[in-house]
Amino acid sequence: MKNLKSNEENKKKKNEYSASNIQALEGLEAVRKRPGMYIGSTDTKGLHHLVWEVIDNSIDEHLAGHCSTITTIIHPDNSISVKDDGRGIPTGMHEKLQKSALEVVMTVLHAGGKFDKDTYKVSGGLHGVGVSCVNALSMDLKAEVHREGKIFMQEYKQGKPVSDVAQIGETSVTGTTITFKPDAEIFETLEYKYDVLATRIKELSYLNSGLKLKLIDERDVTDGKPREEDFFSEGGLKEFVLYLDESRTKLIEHPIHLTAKEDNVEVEVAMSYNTSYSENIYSFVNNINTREGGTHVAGFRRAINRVFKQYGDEEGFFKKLKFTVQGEDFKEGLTAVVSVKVPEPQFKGQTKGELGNSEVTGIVSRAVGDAIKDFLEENPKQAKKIIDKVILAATARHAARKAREMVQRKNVLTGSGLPGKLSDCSSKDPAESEIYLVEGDSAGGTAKQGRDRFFQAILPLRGKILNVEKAMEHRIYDNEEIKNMFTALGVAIEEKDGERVLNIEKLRYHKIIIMCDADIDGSHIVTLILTFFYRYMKELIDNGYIYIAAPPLYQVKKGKKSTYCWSEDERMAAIAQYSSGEEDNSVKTQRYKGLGEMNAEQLWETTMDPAFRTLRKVVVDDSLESDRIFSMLMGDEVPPRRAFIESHAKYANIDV
Ligand code: 0RA
Repeated sequence: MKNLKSNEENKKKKNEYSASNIQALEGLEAVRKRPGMYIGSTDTKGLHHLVWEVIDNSIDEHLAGHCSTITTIIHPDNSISVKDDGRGIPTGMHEKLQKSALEVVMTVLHAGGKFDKDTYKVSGGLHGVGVSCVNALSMDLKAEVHREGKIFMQEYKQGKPVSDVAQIGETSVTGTTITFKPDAEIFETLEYKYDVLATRIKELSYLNSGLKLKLIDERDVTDGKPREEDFFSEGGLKEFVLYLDESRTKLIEHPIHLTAKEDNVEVEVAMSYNTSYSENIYSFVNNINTREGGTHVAGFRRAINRVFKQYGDEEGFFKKLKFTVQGEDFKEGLTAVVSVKVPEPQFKGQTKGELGNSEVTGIVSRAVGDAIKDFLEENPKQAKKIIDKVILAATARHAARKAREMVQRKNVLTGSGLPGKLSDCSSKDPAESEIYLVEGDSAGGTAKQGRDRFFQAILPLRGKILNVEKAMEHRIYDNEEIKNMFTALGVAIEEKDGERVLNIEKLRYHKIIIMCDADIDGSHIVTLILTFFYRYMKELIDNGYIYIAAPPLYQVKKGKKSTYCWSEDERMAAIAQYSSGEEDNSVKTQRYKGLGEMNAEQLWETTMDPAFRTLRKVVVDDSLESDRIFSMLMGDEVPPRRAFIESHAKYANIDV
């Protein structure tokens, strides 16, 4: 799954810093000394951040009304070009600094927008550190500007100009092309991922309707042509919502779509209802995803709750209910994108992913409220469908609460409250305790013999667990495996202000390790378990407690010597190492299809011993993509799932 990134355990960040050792550093040296402070990290995320930074500058040109096409090229050596057809970075003399303005933009921190006070600079913001940071962190960078009929160029190494700005030709167009190669001294990895770039660029095309974005990958050439994709959205957020809900069944015909502007704050919202049980609200401020929401999302929610409640009451739809309808009930099956453009955004929260500007709440709430009111008045049939779903959600919420209470009360009644199938560890310290969720009773038995019982607990899960994507909440408590997971982990779902939250105060293990066979069925079970965690225990993923075990695929043997292998490359290397001549028949490969083919000692050595095993930590890189993929893999609609599987099928070559 491409959005679940593999991480080695305990991987230390290369550039850590703390408040105590921050010194005042001037200029781009500061960026090279503490890159994390400017671009977040120096791993693959930071590497991609460089591209966002450069594209953001071109998008500002678009927002200022001067740029219609932005082309991003991944070159064969993993250098990147971003080309736009904007006005071009000014190249005239900067009076105070006695340097070309281009050189100032490229080499002075935060110089980017200062020439142009009239421009309404809205892109960037969250990081928005400017193209000079990209320059500082690049081995080589070249800026080429087409402006006033001339082509100007300047090159840099690690942020320092290698020559003055030079005129290298004439031109009839305008625009800027920045080409950079990230510095290997700074970044832990230099490889750009096509899918990561494509996903964000696609998102940018929805957020900036009318802007043409191109992505070209020169590393991937077929019939002499590099891979190329064009992203363009005429309908903006309306199309974004349709894309997000591609795998779901629609409840209303077309998304509700609105734009508004008040006090220099621009609001664009699109929303739709589908027949699923999950809510997906994505929010953006100045094109940047605000993962933790903020005042704009608060305004959106306020409008939804107020207007639907009022409509349901006035039309008498809620009269016969024995309980009141709450905010939570309006969220089921709702998919929405809330995008605001704010001139001076204030970001809050740990990761600065939450909008703080309080004036935005009322602006969004009024705009959305008016649009929903209009929709309900003009579309009574569709309005009824939404209200029916709200009533169903309220009823289900009551059923779920009862079912939950039953499960939780029963735990208290049965003494320890732990499931009979759990082989617990003796340590009671969650920080050092691990639980293996093991596919099948027999592999569970082997794991139980192989484990270190001091800190490793084993919970066998029988067969395929329930697909929670297709079940209402109260149904999941009928499922034995799911009940066992709740009680073994010691967590409980509670309601706070009508919102479902997971109480993890009594979580019994800080490593929850999913261990399944290395075959198609095993992957399916991993996906089912991850779907459950993603929809009902996301807090455990967000805290970094969920891992996937990696059992070996092969053992290569010669006589008494043997090597475990996790890939075809490793297998070939092991065979080469053991072989004496051309064809050495005494070298044998055993393919491990299931955990059951290993004995307890082998399972410990390869997959459970902390000194040797590899665990893949489950992290959510891109919540939009993750949600789309879970709903596609586990939901109702078949065609998008088939298309996804056809383009991502990898097992075909492993299981020959
Ligand atoms: C400063 C002022 C002006 C444009 C730009 C910067 C500019 C920067 C970038 C970065 C990538 N593409 C860009 N395009 C433009 C305005 C210049 C004017 O008034 O003509």
